[in-house]
This record gives sequence, structure tokens and C-alpha cells, in this order.
Amino acid sequence: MTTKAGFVALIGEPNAGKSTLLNRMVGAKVSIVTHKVQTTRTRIRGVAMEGESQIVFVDTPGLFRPRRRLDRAMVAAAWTGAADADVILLLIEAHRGLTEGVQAILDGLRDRLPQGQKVALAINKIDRVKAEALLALTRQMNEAYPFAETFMISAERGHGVDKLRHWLAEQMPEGPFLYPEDQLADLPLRMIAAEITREKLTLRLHEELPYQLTVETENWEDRPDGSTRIDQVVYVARDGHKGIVLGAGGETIKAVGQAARAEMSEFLGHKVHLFLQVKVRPKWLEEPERYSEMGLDFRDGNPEA
Ligand SMILES: Nc1nc2c(ncn2[C@@H]2O[C@H](COP(=O)(O)OP(=O)(O)OP(=O)(O)O)[C@@H](O)[C@H]2O)c(=O)[nH]1
Ligand SMILES: [Mg+2]
Repeated sequence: MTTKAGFVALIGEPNAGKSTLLNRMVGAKVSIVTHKVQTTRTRIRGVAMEGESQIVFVDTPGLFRPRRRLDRAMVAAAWTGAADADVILLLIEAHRGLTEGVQAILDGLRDRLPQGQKVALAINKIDRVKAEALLALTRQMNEAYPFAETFMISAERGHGVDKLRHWLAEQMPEGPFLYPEDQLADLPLRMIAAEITREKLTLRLHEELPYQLTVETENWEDRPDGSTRIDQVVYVARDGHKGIVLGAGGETIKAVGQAARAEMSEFLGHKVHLFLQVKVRPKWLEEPERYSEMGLDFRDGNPEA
């Protein structure tokens, strides 16, 4: 039996739907999704099986013009994910089309990647536009860059996703599987748990959400009764942010904790006791350990990098 296995990097502007597509391909929620831009901060791998092929999807942070250290480290992580992949899948939003940001990514593909690396296009969120618009956009995109193939999908609703998975499976190089067949993701559990809490905070705080916020799992204890105790710290940069995260009478953090605990329980398949603490740490964006906890390289954030 000949097996195939390889990597597909999902790249695109923030909010294009990369994490939504990853979760759908894997059939489980391994990467957090929100309506806000810059949700994903590091490379997250999810594993999908299709016949005799194993496709390892690499979700990456959205590509945009970085200004701050954390932004730069995120964008660097996205390009590294792309350069290491067998196939790159560029996601764009059907209703936004060839934006300036997409153009910048096309320029990046030309400048940063080895010649001949296979790049396919997925026009996502087709549920938001009329069919005529899609044809025009497909033509325009293919004039702008030599894509190996173009797909029209709705990651959220699942349209076109099977066809895309099938094509990707065929492109994978021959070789043994890279992960055990039943493994869905390679993010450590403590990091997945931290991401779940960050998602709930993002959904709950909307416009109030401090950009300078990160969540870390400090302690993880599997108990003899089959439950897990998880202790997490929410780091914010300012005193005022702490108040926002706690909410009046602590109600925000309480609601976030409940929602996060429920999802962790579902993910792990058993009871979870979650303890959240909020700490003010003015300089956390300059601390290398915070970046490595997120799966990023602090040095990638250097202005001259
Ligand atoms: N209408 C529609 N919305 C979608 C579709 N796919 C994703 N979305 C929505 O788009 C928003 C962003 O989705 P994400 O998957 O978080 O996007 P992302 O590209 O991972 O974003 P970053 O991690 O910030 O770079 C969410 O609100 C999704 O529900 C789709 O096919 N149709
Ligand atoms: Mg994402």
C-alpha cells in the first residue's frame, strides 16, 4: 500500500477563515475562531485523513503589515509555515476580493518562496456573494498570480470543502504518515486550554478586548477521580485592563470561566475544574518566555528582523 503524507499551509489576511477551514478539515475544533482579526497567533497543526493520504494542515496567523513586536513575530511564523509546506493554500474572502492586503501577500509569495512551490487559491465565504462575482474574481486572481488550482468554498457551511480536500490529498508526496492516524492536532493540551480561554475572552469582550492580553496554563493536574484541574493566568499590560477582564463584580471572568470550562470538558471528555487569575504585567510584550508559551519566536519580533 502506498501512502501519502505532507503539509498544507493555510495563509491569508486576518479573518479570511483559515482556522474555520482547518477545524472543518480536521472535523474537530483545534484552532480558535472569532469574528475579530488576528485571532490565531501561532502555527497550529491539524491532521486530516483522506483515503491513503494524510494531510497535515498548518493554520497560520493572518498576514498583514506588522507594526508591533507581537505582530512581527506572528507574521514571521506565518511565512515560515508557508515556506515549509508541500502546498500553500491562499484563502481570500469572496466579498472583499483582491484587496491591498491580498496583493501584498501575492508579492510576498513571489519574493519569499522558492520558485515552483505549489500555491492554490480558495475563495472563501462564497455564501456571501452572487455566482457572477465569483467568476470575475477567479479571472482577476489568476491573472495576478499563477495558481495551480482555484476552489470556491464556504468553510463555515462546508461547501466545496470535500473537493478541495480530495485535490490536496492527491498533491501530497508519497511517504509514511507523519502522525498517528487518530491524532487530530499537535498542539500541547495546556496550550489548547489556554487558547480556549482566550477565545471566550475575545467573544465576551468584543471591542473592549485589550490587544495586550495573553493566557497561559500554569498548572495541569489529572486527578485520581478522572477529572482535571487547570490553573490559568490571564496577563494584561495595564491596571485598567484588569478591571475590564474581571468585569463588574467579577461577572465577566466568571462567565468566561464557565464557557471555557464547558468547552475544555467536552474536548477532554471528562470533568474539568478551571481556576482563572488575572495579573497585570506591564512588560509582558517584551518577555521572551511569553512568546515561547505562545509558540512564537521572540527574536522574530525584532524590528530589524
Ligand atoms: N459567512 C461566512 N463566514 C465565515 C466563513 N468562514 C469563516 N467565516 C467567519 O469569519 C470569521 C473569521 O474566521 P477565522 O476562521 O477566525 O479566520 P482566520 O483567517 O483564522 O483569522 P485570524 O486567525 O485572525 O487570521 C469568523 O467569524 C468565521 O465564523 C464562511 O465560509 N462564510
Ligand atoms: Mg485563525
